[in-house]
Amino acid sequence: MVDYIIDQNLAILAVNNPPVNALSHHVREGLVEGIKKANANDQVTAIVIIGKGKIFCSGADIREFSNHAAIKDPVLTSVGHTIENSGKPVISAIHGNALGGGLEVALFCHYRIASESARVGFPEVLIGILPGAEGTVRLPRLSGLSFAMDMIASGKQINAKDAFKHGILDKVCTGNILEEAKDFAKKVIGQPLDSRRLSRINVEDASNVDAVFEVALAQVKKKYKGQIAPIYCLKSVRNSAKMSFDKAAAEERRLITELMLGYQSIALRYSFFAERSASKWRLPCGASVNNTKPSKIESTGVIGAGTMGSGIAVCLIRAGIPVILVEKDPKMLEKGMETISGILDGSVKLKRMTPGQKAKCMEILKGATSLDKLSNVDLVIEAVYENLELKRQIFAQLDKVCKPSTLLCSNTSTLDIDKIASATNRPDKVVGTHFFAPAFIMRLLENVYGSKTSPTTVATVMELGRRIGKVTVLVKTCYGFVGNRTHQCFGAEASFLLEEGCLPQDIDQVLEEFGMAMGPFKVSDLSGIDVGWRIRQEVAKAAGFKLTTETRYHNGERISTVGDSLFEMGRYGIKTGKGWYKYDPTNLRKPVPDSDVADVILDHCAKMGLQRCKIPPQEIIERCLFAAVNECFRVLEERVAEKPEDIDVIWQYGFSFPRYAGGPMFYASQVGLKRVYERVCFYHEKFPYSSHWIPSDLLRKLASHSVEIPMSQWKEFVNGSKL
Ligand code: 3H9
Repeated sequence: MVDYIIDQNLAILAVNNPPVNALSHHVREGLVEGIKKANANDQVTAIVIIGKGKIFCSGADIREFSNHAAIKDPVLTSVGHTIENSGKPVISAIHGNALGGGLEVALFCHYRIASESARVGFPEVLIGILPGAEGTVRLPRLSGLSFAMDMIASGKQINAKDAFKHGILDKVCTGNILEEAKDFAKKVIGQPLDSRRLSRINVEDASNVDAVFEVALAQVKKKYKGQIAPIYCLKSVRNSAKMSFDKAAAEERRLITELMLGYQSIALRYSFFAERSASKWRLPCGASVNNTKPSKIESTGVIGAGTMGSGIAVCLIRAGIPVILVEKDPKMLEKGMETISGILDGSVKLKRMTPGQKAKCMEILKGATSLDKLSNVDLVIEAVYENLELKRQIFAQLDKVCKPSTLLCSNTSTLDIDKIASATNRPDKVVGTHFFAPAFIMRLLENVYGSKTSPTTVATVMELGRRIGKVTVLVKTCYGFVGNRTHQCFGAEASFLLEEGCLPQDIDQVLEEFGMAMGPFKVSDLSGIDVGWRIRQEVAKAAGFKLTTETRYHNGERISTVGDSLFEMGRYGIKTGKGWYKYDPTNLRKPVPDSDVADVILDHCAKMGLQRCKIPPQEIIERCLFAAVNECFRVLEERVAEKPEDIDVIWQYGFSFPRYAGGPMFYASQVGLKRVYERVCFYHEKFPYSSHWIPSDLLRKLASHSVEIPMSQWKEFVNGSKL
């Protein structure tokens, strides 16, 4: 796992652990052996550590952390001490990335050089830990305290030029990294090593440490609300200036152990792998990412120049994929094109794009007012409003207009893909591509297959998602798919809580303290109360009944119409300056609780004869989350989602479920399925008119086991296969 190569008077240690050169046990062993062998060889005058393949090193092997106590010797710190104590100079030659433990290896070396395109960073905080192989103690000795605190607590990666500027690198190379390392080594042979050993030098700005810490702490508490690891990162960097090197390093070890065993890190590590597992899709027929090739997509059409259509077009052109944007009304089309240009201007302003890149994007965007213009494109995404008949008409027309190989995608958020596909003669090429608003910002893409969607079509839209930078999850068609179907239960319970004693701000506050980026009522104000109203009206119309603010039940199901009263008052949310909250036009980001809304809710309750009482925070969490969890188990049971990780990824990226709580499925696994099941049964008895409380069969089966069944085995209980 570490190749040992003698090249003239140099020993080259090449880490060879594909795909990302993680520092697994054998790599650590190989590094120690390599350094010892090189030091014992009189012919060797210097040692170079390099990575094979596309990257220097991605850091510790995260998979080993699940059994932290069993991590085998040599641990990374003792590898590092062997490197630092080498009597011959050790140079790390970085290309690609040096991350986490990979950067720590470099900091144990006496010199560090990197390719221009290399990036370095300490992403440990993103998995809820800190750089625990002396990274927090060594970095400040090179970069100073303030920079080290920011880099370690944020987990951000920096480019080679910046790393050089902050003293982390000794040289930025433009040529072949190995050749440059060899030249560099020759120049440093014979130079004294003590001043190059970071454990022997002091933190220069140590006297400022308390002031620097206080500023950084205030920023971190605001930016990473609720997260423990960023604060521990700062404390550990502070120790580097307040304690001896050895004492600070020992304290760092204590802090990383505490973090690693904590709930947040376990959840964040789970989230790291869950996100990667989402792209490994599989259909019940056995087709999968491993055996199905996607079709080539070189041109696309987007239908509808409204908010969703424009946002989707931005995603495509940003990835260099040409788009024909179709909108019947020329004025609407012009407005859509302006919206797209405006979004890209925003990116230029934020320096995420150069003006030249924006111009290139606009060059591959064309507008059209007729579907005929889509005759030759490879893929079309329809993004008109949520109306089955309208979508079916468009798909029937597309089927006639487009070449036979064109894939037809619907950006529906709820509707049955099979019903849309049956309007065409190519149901195998029809698929749902559910973007979340705003499409150019939200990273989630929920791809939805119908009963006739072909594996090639699935492979193509999954690959398209990857190309446009989305976290892409595959699900089976049903009303609302995974995201909206499970989230609806969460939203419904939040509305019922309003009828039983809460105000919007009470519920938002509890759920934000739990970790959601925004409570459901702030989200509703952002997305528009009118949008929810329209969807409820559509559903009611389709079911043939009239929904009014007086409606309490439909088909034996409890319904809450408080939001509809706000709609009727013209309170649509941020767009009208008033919704569940009121907004100062000069500060639309700050929702202010509104006594008028409290009056609307109290009137509603009085009119309906609903008794109000104080509801404890624990009940708010249970009602919203366990209702969703129960539905998530149904979704798994019906194989709408293939694995629990897919559901959690959808909640993290679609509904801002905190990564450090893992997602509803992971959360349920940590609470314990027995407890979740008991509470679901309790609420089912208390609220018999909400079918989302009918306990899922799968949840019942799993909860009936005397020992907790690990998440990785839940799937095996679907359809009773394990009972
Ligand atoms: C650490 O270093 C702690 C120390 O400070 C102290 C210790 C005492 N371990 O992302 P990709 C897998 S903590 C194990 O798709 P990319 C990944 O799961 C570590 N596995 O590729 C995937 O597997 P699969 C700090 C890892 O090119 C495959 O590699 N470091 C690790 O888009 C390809 O990954 C980090 O947190 C790992 N460290 O991106 C870095 N890294 O094929 C985390 C990756 O089975 N890694 N895998 O799905 C990354 O940020 C990205 O993976 C990287 C490559 C940028 C490296």
